[in-house]
Amino acid sequence: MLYHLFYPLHELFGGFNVFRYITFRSIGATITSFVLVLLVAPVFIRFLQHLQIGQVIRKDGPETHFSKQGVPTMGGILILFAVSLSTLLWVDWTNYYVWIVLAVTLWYGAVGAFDDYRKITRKNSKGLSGRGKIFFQIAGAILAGFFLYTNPDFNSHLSIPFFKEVGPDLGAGYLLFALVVVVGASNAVNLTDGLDGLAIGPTVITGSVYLLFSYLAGHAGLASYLQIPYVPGAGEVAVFCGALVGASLGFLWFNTFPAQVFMGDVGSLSIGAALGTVAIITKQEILLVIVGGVFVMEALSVIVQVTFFKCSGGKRVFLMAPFHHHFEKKGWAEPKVVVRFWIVSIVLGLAALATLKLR
Ligand code: 57M
Repeated sequence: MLYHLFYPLHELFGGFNVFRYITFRSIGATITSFVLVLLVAPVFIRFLQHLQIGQVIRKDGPETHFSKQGVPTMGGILILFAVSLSTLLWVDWTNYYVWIVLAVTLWYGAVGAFDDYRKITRKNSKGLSGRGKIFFQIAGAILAGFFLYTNPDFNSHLSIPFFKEVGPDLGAGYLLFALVVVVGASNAVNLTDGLDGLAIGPTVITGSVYLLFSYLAGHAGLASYLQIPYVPGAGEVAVFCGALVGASLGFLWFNTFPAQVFMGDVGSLSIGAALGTVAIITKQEILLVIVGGVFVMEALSVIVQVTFFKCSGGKRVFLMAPFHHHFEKKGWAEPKVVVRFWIVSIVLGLAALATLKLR
């Protein structure tokens, strides 16, 4: 909105030219959403407490979590509010990709909110049925994949990190691939969100890496120089990523140990879907496995644990899955597990950046 309001005035005053720059608007979006969350969160947390929107804790989990009973949840609403408002303020409204990523994010947010609401009203940790949840997730991902795939500027080639010459064309199979990326990312973030600050830290890092990749993918010269796919219009998605990073940093302020609020499924499902969609738009889908490695590791730990548990008649690979519970059970303090996972995420973020030159 600010772009449309102020950029046309650059002929009267040259200073307004800055609104043309994606870099300036991405920074603007980051700061705006960060400040928005910081300002609104205290009121919002009190409001959640007033409505008694508190977490119901599972009885079969680590004992250290029992004291978290009643911590306000559904803080993801605040993240979605800040991301949407800040994006709409700073982005070029005529950009196709931004509307798609915003729509997918809000769709998954709605699915998560419904799930959270049912858990709270029923006062147990079972929300929307697994099938119901996956149905709405798949529907959202198919719609997103369809709108991206039918865009004439979009191609169905894959970009493989470290191998610039390899770029298989998936054709219509790209739709199925996009579905796996978005639904997979959404559920992986959801599984990771089990300790204070654990999911939102890697979100900041993944969002920042994709902010850079969106900018580069949308810049013909830089994309060609770095030999990454050029996606006309993808640069504007950097503004969305900025808004996501800012809102996540703001949320971390309140979600860090000991958390004053949890994001709920409304936050975790939507953040994962947002990251998956950005990865598709920028044609850096495989890169998400590297930069979002913490999410991938958490999801894999669940797959391994559940498969082994079923096949072995009740034996376990980890003391408890997802992976973060394993370390808690080993006696690591919660902040130690979280900060160590952040460290891994930072290193993976750097590895993702290295793919820009090592190819
Ligand atoms: C939801 N939700 C957290 C909070 C957050 C298949 C199975 C492995 C699925 C998995 C599962 O249900 N995972 C998805 C994880 C919950 O957090 C809420 O949920 C939102 C995210 N969706 O925003 O609203 C709890 O996590 C803790 N938490 C924090 N700080 C935060 O900032 O401490 C969350 C955010 C909160 C709070 O305690 O209540 C969750 O963990 O439930 N299931 C599991 O994760 C369960 N694993 C399991 O059963 N493993 C088995 C195998 C054989 C399946 C095993 O290894 O033996 C564990 N979940 C819990 N306790 N809570 C089991 C133990």
